[in-house]
Formats: sequence, structure tokens, C-alpha cells
Amino acid sequence: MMLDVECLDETCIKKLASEEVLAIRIKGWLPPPLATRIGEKILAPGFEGYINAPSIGRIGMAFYEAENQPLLIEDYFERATRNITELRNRCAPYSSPVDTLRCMFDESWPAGAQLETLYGRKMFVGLSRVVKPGVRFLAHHDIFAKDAPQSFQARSLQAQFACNVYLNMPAQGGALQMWDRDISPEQFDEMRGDSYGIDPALLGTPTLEVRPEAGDFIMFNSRRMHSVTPGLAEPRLSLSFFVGYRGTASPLTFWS
Ligand SMILES: O=C(O)CCC(=O)C(=O)O
Ligand SMILES: [Fe+2]
Repeated sequence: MMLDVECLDETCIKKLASEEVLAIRIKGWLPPPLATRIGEKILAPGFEGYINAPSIGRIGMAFYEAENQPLLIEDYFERATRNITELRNRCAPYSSPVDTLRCMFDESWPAGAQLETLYGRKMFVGLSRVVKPGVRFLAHHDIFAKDAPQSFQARSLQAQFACNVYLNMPAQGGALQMWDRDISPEQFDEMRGDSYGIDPALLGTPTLEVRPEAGDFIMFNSRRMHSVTPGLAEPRLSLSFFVGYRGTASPLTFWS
């Protein structure tokens, strides 16, 4: 269900798109001391909480936080380029791991890879996410067309992958859990009510549970339900973005 690979290539991206595998991991993609160092640099100037999940910190704004509200969507686009630059600057003199991954996707996918454009505007990519000890990430799925229902661009995706680089991990917990049982967007929305997610216990035993280590890169099918278990003592820091897939002849796209 999870494939360990040495590097990104066409074959492993296709396996994820065809749902042959739920997730792909590159263990030690960054040397752990470098992951820690970059993590410290990212956190040093501080961060804010999510609009719709205040116990989870973040730098940059995720598109799904806008929840289809015009003023928040405007805010998102207005800050997109600035937020990309902000991550790059926080990482300097190291390269931003998100920038490196953007290059690697472009190099490995025959049709290339580029920043996603929505409503004719460049999206943000490279959210830094900080989960405090003891906080559980509720089970949810990420489907672009739900966040931008009027957009042909969003509806044209054939698959969506969540990409995460882990920079700091708690000593225990902080595991990524995934379920291969599909829940329709309608059923999930009914179950979650006003919350962004649901209690993972409602889904039964996860199909896959993996505890990432600092420096690991994991890419998974974000349309399947997933959650993160609470961590102990240390904050869990990751860089996160989505990759959109529209078949072998189309470029992959990135956004957060
Ligand atoms: O932090 C993780 O391991 C996964 C977070 C998540 O929900 C996502 O990347 O879509
Ligand atoms: Fe997610």
C-alpha cells in the first residue's frame, strides 16, 4: 500500500494516480540535521493559526481555508506570491525544499510541472504546518473541486496528491493514517458538520499508518481519508502542498 522509492519518477507517479498504491515515501529525502536546521529557520520569525482549525499553526494560507468566500479568496491570491517568497527567504541560505521538489516534479514528469492557476491567477505553494503536541488532525480528504466548485480547472483533475516534507517530528505519535475505503464528498460533509474533519475512530482501522521521520518526503492520494495522530512533547513541523494530475499528456500542477 505504501511504496518506498529512492527518487521521484514517472512510474511511481502513475502508480499513485492509478491507485495501485496509497502513498509513496522517500526516506531521508533531506539529511535529518538539515531538516532540523531548516525547520528552526522557518519557525524563528513566528506563525499564525489556521482560520478553520486554530490549534494548528501555519505560515502561508491554504486555499481550502477560504471555504469559497470571495473576500478570503481575494486575500489568498493577493498574498500568494508574497507567501512563496516568505518561505524561500526563511529557508535561505538553504534552498526551500518546496522549490527543489517543484524542480524534481518538472524533471521527472514528461509533460513537466508548474504552479497551478485558478481564475487566471497564480496560486500559493508551500504551506508550513505546525501541529502542537497533543493535537490530533481529524480525518478528512482533500478534493480541489470541493474548494473551488465553479472552476473548470479544479474539476478537470483526475487525481490529487498531498505532498509533505517532515522537518520536525515528535518523539512519539504524529503518525499519518490513511484509509482506502472511499467516502463520497456528500457523505463526508454530512458527517463533519461545521468541523473540517471527523473522528478517525468512525472509520475503523486505518489501511496504512506511517510515522514519518525528519527529512522524509511522503506523497499520498489526498482524495482518500487521512488523519494525523497526536504527538508527544515536540511540535510536528511539515511543508505541505498538493499536486494535481490530469493524465500523462498534461503537466502536473502545484498549490497549497
Ligand atoms: O501532515 C501529514 O502527514 C498529512 C497532512 C494532510 O492532511 C495533508 O497533507 O493533506
Ligand atoms: Fe489533508
